[in-house]
Amino acid sequence: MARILITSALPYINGVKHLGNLAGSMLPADVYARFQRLSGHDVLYICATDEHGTPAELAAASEDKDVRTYCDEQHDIQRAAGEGYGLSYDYFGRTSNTPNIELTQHFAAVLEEKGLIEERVEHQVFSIDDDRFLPDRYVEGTCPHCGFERARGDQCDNCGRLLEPTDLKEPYSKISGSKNLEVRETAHLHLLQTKMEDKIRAWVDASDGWPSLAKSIAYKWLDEGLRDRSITRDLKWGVPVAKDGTPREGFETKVFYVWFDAPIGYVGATREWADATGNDWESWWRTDKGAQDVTYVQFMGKDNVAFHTVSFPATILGSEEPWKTVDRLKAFNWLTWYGGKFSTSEKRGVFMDQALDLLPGDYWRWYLTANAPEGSDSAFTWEHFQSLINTDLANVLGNYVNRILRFNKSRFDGVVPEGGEWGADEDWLASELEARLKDAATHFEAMEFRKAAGEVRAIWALGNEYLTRAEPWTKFKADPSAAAIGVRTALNYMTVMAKIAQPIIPDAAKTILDALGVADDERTWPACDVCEMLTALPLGQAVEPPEVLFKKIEDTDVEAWSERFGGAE
Ligand code: B3M
Ligand code: ZN
Repeated sequence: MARILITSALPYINGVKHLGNLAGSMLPADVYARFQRLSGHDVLYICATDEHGTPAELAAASEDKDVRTYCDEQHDIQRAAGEGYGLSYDYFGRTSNTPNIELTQHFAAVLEEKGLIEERVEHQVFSIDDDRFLPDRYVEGTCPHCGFERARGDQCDNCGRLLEPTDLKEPYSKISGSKNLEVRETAHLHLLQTKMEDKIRAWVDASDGWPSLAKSIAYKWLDEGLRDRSITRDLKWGVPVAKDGTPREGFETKVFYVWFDAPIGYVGATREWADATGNDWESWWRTDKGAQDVTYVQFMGKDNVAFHTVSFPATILGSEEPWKTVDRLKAFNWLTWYGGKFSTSEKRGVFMDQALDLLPGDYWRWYLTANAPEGSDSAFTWEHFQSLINTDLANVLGNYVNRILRFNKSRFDGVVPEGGEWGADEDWLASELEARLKDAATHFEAMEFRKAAGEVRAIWALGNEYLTRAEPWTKFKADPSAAAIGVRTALNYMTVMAKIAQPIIPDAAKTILDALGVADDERTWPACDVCEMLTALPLGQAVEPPEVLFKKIEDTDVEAWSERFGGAE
């Protein structure tokens, strides 16, 4: 049994996330966690809300709320949204909670002891009307290169050039629009990444569990040459720049940069889990206390890869303390909305809470896994969503379950029937299933989610092919026992169809396994002898047709949802 630590990128606190966030980190992490639990491994799946930074401050201000109150509310909303999709975190923590604050301050102190932190005076834009320093992204103005009038202080979206806020012409505050700005000196702590370049490169070189997308992004940053980076900000909300509770002189009104504390939040949330459950968190994170045997797997969108393969490791490796670093990293491209970006303001796209108002979590889980943005961006369209749901879930899976259990109810009194002999059709099914089960497990293990969903669907389709061969409804009249072997085998096959569906559509899988009377401790990933799988249900056991598993999506639904959330227009 392996010990597998799983984290998915921590969703920002401000606002319920759209389906793209779900598809590109939390959902695949959950599918993988479920698969590994079913395979008998000791899995710890940790996530949390990423609560610091300017977005949280501004979002709270826009609702005229204290930031802590705003974050309290939003954390609960995001937790509920995750539960609606069956995201089976072992803990859903908060980066604003004490464990993360203590750990962030610990790492900063240790890095300074190692000579990897230096105070430097910077020149930052101060907004007099907003009475605050403006982070680069909150200064806008005219790009000096291309004249684009809404260039940001860190980059011009029009010509792509990297900028400094002081480069902008006619700069203004993105918060208030005020042009009453001035450049002020302000001291910040800098993490001397330039001193760690070789160590980080050696670590990336040695990391062989990463897919190419993750590795290429890490090398891009390393090849461009690491820069020392500021890890503190002139903000009120965040991890205080303090040591053992004592604010650092001159930094009493500053906090750590959100991307310095957020990845440490993975450890912080694990400590929260340990505090809440009485477990030991260090055996998951300290390689001197058991974590050397842990496989650590991270899930995230591609824009987060650099932070996870360069910046966060700089913190961990720089501390020279025995912390666990990532072993496997799954990075995703983007889920687009009809090829474009999701946008609340432009009413483009469905957000996690809204989607659950339309359909239960399994519908979305299936579609976002089968259409996962892995090797390239993938587009969400209502038309494609309708097609996959109606074909894969309503027809291939749902129809099979429904017609076999109803036929068995009407012809064999709703129990697993006796009679009939195992024959060529059953041999065929067993040999086909054996090969496909191995492939399905390989894809899940390799975190290739589109392929895994494709193999699950193929195994469902194989069941339908068997029914065409065994045709129990045709045989019943002339030879009920010939029908009985077909129905009995189909019922046993249904247990396999449901067991392998558990990582992706857990609710529907449970409904099917409940209908078949499969005991909880048998609901593992099917790994025994295939013929045993196809004869495991006790003769005479009652099996009950469930309600319709998946209702079809009608064209009228697509029209209504396109109208409400944007669509093919
Ligand atoms: N909060 C998610 C994002 O960039 C960011 C991830 C943090 S993981 C430590 O959308
Ligand atoms: Zn430009």
